[in-house]
Amino acid sequence: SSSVEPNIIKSPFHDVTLPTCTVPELIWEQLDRWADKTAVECGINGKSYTYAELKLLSRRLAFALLKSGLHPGDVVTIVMPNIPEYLVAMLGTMEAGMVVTGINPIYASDEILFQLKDSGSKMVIVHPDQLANLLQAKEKLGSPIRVICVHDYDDRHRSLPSGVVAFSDFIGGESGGDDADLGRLLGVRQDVDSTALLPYSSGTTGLPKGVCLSHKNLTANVSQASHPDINPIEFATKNYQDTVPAILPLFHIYGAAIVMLRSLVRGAKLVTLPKFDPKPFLKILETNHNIVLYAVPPIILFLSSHPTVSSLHLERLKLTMTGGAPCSGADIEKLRSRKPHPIIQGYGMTESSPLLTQGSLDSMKHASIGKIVSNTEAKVVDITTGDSLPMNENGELCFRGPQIMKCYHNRPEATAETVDADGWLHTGDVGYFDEEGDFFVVDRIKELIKVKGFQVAPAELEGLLREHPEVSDAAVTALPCSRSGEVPIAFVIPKSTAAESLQEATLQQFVAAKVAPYKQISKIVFVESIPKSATGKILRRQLKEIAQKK
Ligand code: AYL
Repeated sequence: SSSVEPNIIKSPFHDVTLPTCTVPELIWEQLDRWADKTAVECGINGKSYTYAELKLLSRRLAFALLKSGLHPGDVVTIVMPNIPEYLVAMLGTMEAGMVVTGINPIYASDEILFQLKDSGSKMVIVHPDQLANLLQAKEKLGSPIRVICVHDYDDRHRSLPSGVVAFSDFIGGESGGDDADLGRLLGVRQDVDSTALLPYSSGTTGLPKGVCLSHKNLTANVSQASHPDINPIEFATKNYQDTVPAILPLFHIYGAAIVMLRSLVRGAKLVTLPKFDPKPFLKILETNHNIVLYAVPPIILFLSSHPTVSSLHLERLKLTMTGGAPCSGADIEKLRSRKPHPIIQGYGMTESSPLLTQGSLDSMKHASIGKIVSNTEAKVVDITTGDSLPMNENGELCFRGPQIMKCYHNRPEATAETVDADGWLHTGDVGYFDEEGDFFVVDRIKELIKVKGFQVAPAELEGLLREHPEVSDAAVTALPCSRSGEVPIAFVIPKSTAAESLQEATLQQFVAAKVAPYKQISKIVFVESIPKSATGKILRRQLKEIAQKK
């Protein structure tokens, strides 16, 4: 609209010039400064690649992909835990002008199937540990899909099932050409508005959806975080390099964009862990220097309270960030008292590449999600009227900037509900800003449940519950939990024939067999009715209130 809206808050940071290159180009831009430094190292077996090697391997993959019959714009799925090859897979795919979608490696085969289908993926790069689940999903897929298996630790590829190609064989024939060679193969210059990454998020409602993030979205967000107050990672020099533990999964936007991309543009060393495991994690903290730790609240809790964590482990922490879910102020203070160092909080969404606000968690304002990042505006709108509100009043947080997603993959209606005609992203989070421009999140009006920072979509669990022959209807919402932040709780109406016999454990197991462990339903309450609107929509607010009393 042309009329000036009141109560729009601008970022307190200077605007930055936004890159006009692709994600890989941004990463390789300053490569000469740290070509021989380690880009990524496995925190389990020590296997590592220098920046020069990472670029070469990515190039070889890009060439192999382009020559394999795939085309720019095709979707390549990665089903791997965090290992050094994850970076190769991601950057190589993007260099080929293709789209990366990451799947949680602990997903069950039906969850994998959903994302393969929905994304229209043409190829999967998979780790041997996920191969069996992936092949099960492939069987049910119905459309052809090629499978490349990364054998990182041993020679397991020698016995790969027929039709599965070893990663080393796939890129084996490629020597990795130069920029001009790649350009010739791509045919045209890559469009920076094309989708580079397709992470999955349920957004404000419904099932997980592919979030189309362009090269421009992602490079913008890296640059928006380049302000020294925001990006704590120092440029590598001959004698200096920051270490970034890559313990948060790379299939999630926090891992992909903040942990990985922001580190690589500064020449830092990433140390990967396939899953969060206290022992190897503490070893990373003990054996490295200049550590910038990106964490989620359960990791803050671990560092502040776990008996195996000593001051020795915390000594080399330069800075810690928490984000992805609300963090307890008490845990922050405990960590700070054990190791006085800057602790910051980031806030954002998959749909915003992801960073929207960031700030320091000093003791005065330990609940703040900080200030709006560069080149971004915010407003807080009344939940019922949609009018923008002045400071210190609660409403839905909305943001506008170059990091906001292009769209949801194949879902124009969901896109329009989330990003309005004026470009405002409606977050589904409730909060306010204060006189200093610090933002706070106090509640969530969207359906989303956050378990240890991971997304759980109620609609997905409701769908599964309704598949059970003795269930008539079901509604799922969040139950507060001190360890995980939230866990799913279900309200279930049994079929009249099963009213007496249906057991909580039966249904829990029914769901558990089909989903990753963190999505398991912690509690099931049998009810006679579910609060619904006249049009049959579950009244989520009411449900949440009922759950909080359980
Ligand atoms: P998604 N405090 C409270 N809630 C949060 C926070 C936070 N710091 N960060 C994210 N959320 C919730 O797509 C909020 O409800 O992306 C938000 O709408 O998985 C939802 O999580 C988005 O979930 C960082 C570090 C962003 C991490 C992230 C996480 C992005 C998570 C910026 O600096």
